[in-house]
Amino acid sequence: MDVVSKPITPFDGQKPGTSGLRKKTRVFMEPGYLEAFVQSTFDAIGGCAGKTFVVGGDGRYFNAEAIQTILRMAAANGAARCIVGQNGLLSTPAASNLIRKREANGGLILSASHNPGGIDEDFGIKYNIANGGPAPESVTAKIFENTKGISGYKTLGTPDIDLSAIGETEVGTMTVEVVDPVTEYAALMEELFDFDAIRALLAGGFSVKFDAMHAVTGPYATAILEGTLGAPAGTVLNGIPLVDFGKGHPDPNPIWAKPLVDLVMSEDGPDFAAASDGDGDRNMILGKGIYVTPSDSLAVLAANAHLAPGYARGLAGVARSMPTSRAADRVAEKAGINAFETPTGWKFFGNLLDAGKATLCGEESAGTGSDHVREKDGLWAVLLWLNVLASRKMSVQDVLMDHWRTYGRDYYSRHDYEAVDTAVAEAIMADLQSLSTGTMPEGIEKIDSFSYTDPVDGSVSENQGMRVFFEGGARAVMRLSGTGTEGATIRLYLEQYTPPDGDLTIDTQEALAPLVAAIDKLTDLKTRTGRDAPDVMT
Ligand code: VG1
Ligand code: CO
Repeated sequence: MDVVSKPITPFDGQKPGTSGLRKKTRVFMEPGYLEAFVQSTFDAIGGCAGKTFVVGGDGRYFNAEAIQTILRMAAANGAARCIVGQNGLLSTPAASNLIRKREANGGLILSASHNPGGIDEDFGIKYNIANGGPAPESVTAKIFENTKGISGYKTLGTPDIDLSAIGETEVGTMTVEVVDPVTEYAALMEELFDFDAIRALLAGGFSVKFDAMHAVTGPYATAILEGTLGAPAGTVLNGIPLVDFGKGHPDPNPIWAKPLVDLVMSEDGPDFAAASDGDGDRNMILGKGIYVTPSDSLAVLAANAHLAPGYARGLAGVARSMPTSRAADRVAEKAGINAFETPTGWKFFGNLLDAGKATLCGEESAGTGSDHVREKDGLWAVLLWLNVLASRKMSVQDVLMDHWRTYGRDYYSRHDYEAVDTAVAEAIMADLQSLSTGTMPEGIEKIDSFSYTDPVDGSVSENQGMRVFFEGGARAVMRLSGTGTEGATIRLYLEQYTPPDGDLTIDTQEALAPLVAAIDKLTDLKTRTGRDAPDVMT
């Protein structure tokens, strides 16, 4: 085997964000760009010698080429084995599961998640560690350091490897094992949920639609929902993964999955509908005539998870990212279990899950998951909801109403201002930061910058978003996105609590309008960004 060492000069800006390195696809296609990041990653983990990695992605444009590059580099760097999804496909949760099941040393996941795909859209890569979860900041910081001083990478001069057939091939001294992307994941789901109960629910005429948004969950949802669980053909919409996701944003929210939302809001819509994102780790839950906010979904699942066999033992705790509403905390408090508040990004949940401190985790950005893997998991959330509905024999709307009548309702919405001039966005954040000291403006109790100390390893993550606490309990959070590829995205998260005996059926945007006005007064957001409305409201 001839290992080739190629010289290279560093690229600027290879700093992993909330979830790996995300850039325009054409940037990743620049000669040496991907190689520089991958070699920096291998060097950051002490090399590849004798190691096993899981490699796969969401099938977007450049996925197939990038996987070939990574396999050649892993072999040249001395890896023993790479386990790859057939045709290079693996959803993020399925990759996490494979890393754990096969006791791999880590994994490389190729995805820009909910961002659109195509030569003029986005691409991404992230490294996951042996627990199956995203590399923690200590590792991503090392990778970034390496990218600044990299001078070369190792590869092989071998031709492309055929990833279309299941089985093993040798590449130099490394074995490439091509596996079915769905099998192991589907088996895990069957362990966790009462498939008989869900099957009976579906057989009884309860109708479901799942929108895979032309992304990676198509094959998983088709096999599990239409295959094992017997839902009628056509339950899964847009089920064939396309390199450009049919030119849409594979982002399961009311804006980008509007056709599905329109369907459940219509007279003859299904009883339950859901969608997932590009790499299969996000979920949107809908019931006939109703959208469940991700924050409420986490709270409802926390209150009902024990109805599924995999969680019958009860939960050790619930963790949520800071901008996620406090609805889950109310469930934890009543149940007398741990509640954690972490910075945005799944990597912060890993330690809590590993230490057995939390069982369920969630983010307002449509991410929900548990200790079954170390990533958020879109289809898992869908199946848990179906298990709960099968067990409680109630509609989504009734489950939600019952939840609010018990715990109260946290009216919640996120407003995104996308592709804002970076300097403007940073100035807005800086001004909010300076308001945090000194006398508070009228109606505001406290403004602070969120900082997190990991209760397991003591690591500290600062500047994780500005929080504004209003008198009377409302909260607004503002932070800049760490996954965008164009300018800055300002995320404004708004929440207002109403107790069980209050008005639980106000329109969300109406309920939050006073809060929006108060934040605009505080930050002058609309004038400074030059926008009269957010680009996305979830
Ligand atoms: C966004 C979400 C965050 C999520 C991250 C990755 O990050 O807010 O909650 O963990 O995307 O999700 P940011 O920094 O843009 O706000 V995914 O589905 O891209 O893996
Ligand atoms: Co995703």
